[in-house]
Amino acid sequence: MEKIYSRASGIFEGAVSGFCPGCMHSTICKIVTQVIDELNMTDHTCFIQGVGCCGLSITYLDMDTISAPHGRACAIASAFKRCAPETLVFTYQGDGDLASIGLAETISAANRGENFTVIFVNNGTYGMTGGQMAPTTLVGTKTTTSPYGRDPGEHGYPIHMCELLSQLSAPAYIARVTCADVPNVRKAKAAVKKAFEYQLAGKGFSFVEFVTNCPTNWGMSPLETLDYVRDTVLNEFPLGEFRAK
Ligand SMILES: Cc1ncc(C[n+]2csc(CCOP(=O)(O)OP(=O)(O)O)c2C)c(N)n1
Repeated sequence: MEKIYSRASGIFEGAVSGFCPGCMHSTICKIVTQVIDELNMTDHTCFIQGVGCCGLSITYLDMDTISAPHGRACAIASAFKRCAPETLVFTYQGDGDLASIGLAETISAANRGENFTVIFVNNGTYGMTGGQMAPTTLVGTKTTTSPYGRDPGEHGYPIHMCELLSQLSAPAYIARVTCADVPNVRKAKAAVKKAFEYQLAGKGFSFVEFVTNCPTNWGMSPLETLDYVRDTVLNEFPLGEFRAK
């Protein structure tokens, strides 16, 4: 019988799901490990794990790992990559981690053109801690810390990381993708591959933002979240390649 599918080598055998049903994290972990397999780099990869739901990736990803304190993943990745330039290094971070407490580390690493890859999982909320407002929460969205909806006068506007980083000269690759449907999963995988190839070619900082969902904290069914991502969230966070030099 012909084998048509197998688990990527970077996923633990018998890994038990820690992510909520319908969460795109599982798909992102799958994409990332498949790409690493295709590049034959599983034994030469180190991922820097951010906090929150991203931290659950440690139960899936069977490769060298460093757990970063909240927001510090890009600083750790910078140091590790400089010490081990032959290693494929990526951070795996949520929006609270990367765009709030870790904003300075993210921008500074990007501005220095550090040669690693950021996988940014933007679900518009602080997922693991109970659905608090994140820097990427849409205007008007009710969260546990904005019960009347995000109000720009009080809370500011959603932060657009790809657009922000595109203002810098150094970053080599910047893209925003989603896993809300199959064609986009394919495009997302191509973007991750390109980002890792840029890193392996020594081109510098690469950044792939995934616009994702959070069925648990959005209070929607998984299918409803996919419609919401496509119909609403992508209007605020348009997909595409912002930089590919
Ligand atoms: C210094 C510090 N402050 C607060 C926390 C608590 N904390 C853990 S996860 C998290 C939110 C993470 O949100 P996000 O990065 O969006 O990840 P998600 O859970 O949505 O994937 C917070 C505030 C912490 N771990 N460290």
